[in-house]
Amino acid sequence: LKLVMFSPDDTIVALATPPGRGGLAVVRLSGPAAREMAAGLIEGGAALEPRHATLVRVGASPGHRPLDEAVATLFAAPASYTGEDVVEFSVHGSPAVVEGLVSAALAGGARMARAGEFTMRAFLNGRLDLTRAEAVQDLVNATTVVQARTAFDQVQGALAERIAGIEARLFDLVARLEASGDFPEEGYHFISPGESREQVEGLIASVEALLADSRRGRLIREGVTVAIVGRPNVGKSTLFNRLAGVERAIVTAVPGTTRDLLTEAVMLGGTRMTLVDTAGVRRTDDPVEREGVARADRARESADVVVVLLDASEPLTEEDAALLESTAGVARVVASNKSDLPRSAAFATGLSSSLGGMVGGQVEVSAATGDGVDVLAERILETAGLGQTTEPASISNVRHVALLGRTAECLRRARLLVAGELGQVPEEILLCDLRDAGDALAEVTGKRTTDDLLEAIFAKFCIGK
Ligand SMILES: Nc1nc2c(ncn2[C@@H]2O[C@H](COP(=O)(O)OP(=O)(O)OP(=O)(O)O)[C@@H](O)[C@H]2O)c(=O)[nH]1
Ligand SMILES: [Mg+2]
Repeated sequence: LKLVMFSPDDTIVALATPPGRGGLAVVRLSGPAAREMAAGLIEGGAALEPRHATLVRVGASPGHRPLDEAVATLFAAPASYTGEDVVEFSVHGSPAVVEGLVSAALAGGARMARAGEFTMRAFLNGRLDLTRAEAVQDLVNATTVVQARTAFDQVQGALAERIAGIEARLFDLVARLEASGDFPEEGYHFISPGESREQVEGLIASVEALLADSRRGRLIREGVTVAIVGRPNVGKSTLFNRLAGVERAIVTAVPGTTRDLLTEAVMLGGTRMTLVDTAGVRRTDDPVEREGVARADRARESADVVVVLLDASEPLTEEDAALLESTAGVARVVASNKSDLPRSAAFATGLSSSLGGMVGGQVEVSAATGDGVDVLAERILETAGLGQTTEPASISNVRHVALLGRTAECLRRARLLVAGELGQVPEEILLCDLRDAGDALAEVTGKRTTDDLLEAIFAKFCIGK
């Protein structure tokens, strides 16, 4: 087992707070020898009492003078973050003190912790399931309050519990079906076909309820990508700058100003958004601009929300109409720009015929003055499905979403079998689908994992977490 190669018997040390200067820095030791090694770092070598903050002098390898005063706290196994003996030293946030203390710990036999190793040990020692361990990293990385809430609920085990509930019901169903299959000659059925059907339906409903929240959850966790598209000169770059709050993109009266994609991360309504400014869409022989238009098309395809920008001071053009048609099926907001200028009468009729009379949904803005931009931002959030962004989502990680999708698929196959829609089938086939569903669930929580998966997950952590 690869994981054992960086042995869990080692006692590991790392700085748990960000590197650099600060009020405090926390150096953490974890492992079977943590107490002993801590005693070696403390002047006088006094033993620590579990869960008591003790003022000590540290950094004193024998014969050397102490480096700093510290608050030392012992968390005794198994009631610690990692499930092992853990000692935390809060020292003054000086890189020199931290380096001295970590070096002294290494000299005392500790090993530098690898990225995510504290949390990986917590997982391997059964302190956290994989959803909770992954959420620790999401919490550390959160840049919005709702991201933090979503992650914290998962750290607390909200998702793990819901999955455990589904797993228990699935396990019970499988056990009863197996028992019925094992003793057929006794004519006794541990579960009726009607009940099996009901159970499978219930399981599908539970998994689908979790998945229903997944798009919102993913957008909360990863942010929303918003592409601003439109024909040249409608004011895309002006709007981009307005939303970003900086003069990032070049704005000129010359159509075809923007040639490449520009992106800017912004916070709108408590949500992280990646804004993308694109080249104005038109036919052109200029190879640079043509590439820009191709990139604009791709940005439009991969965006979570598309803002189709029009110029209300001019008649609607064929290019506008074509864009409105090609984006009709995607999550989009239609915005009519330059509301500060007199409105073109031909624009209104053109828009109305293009949208089939459904002009009510479009937003009027002036990127130049900022008028209506708030409404546009709200509409973008609603269109992303994030109208109520203060509510945390129960599921947000793509890995979990993919596995629950697989679980739902296996259960739906099982439903066809129990409903008898495929005729009389051996129980074994039904059991096979149900076991596959259970395997996918077990992968979410980490009951079933591979070393590669664990490596991939924990390698993304920072050192000291
Ligand atoms: N009056 C008025 N002018 C605007 C507004 N928004 C943009 N403009 C002007 O419209 C012209 C084009 O603006 P840009 O933001 O460069 O337009 P664009 O869509 O990015 O153009 P390309 O990059 O060429 O596709 C500039 O002269 C802007 O000052 C607006 O709301 N009102
Ligand atoms: Mg532009």
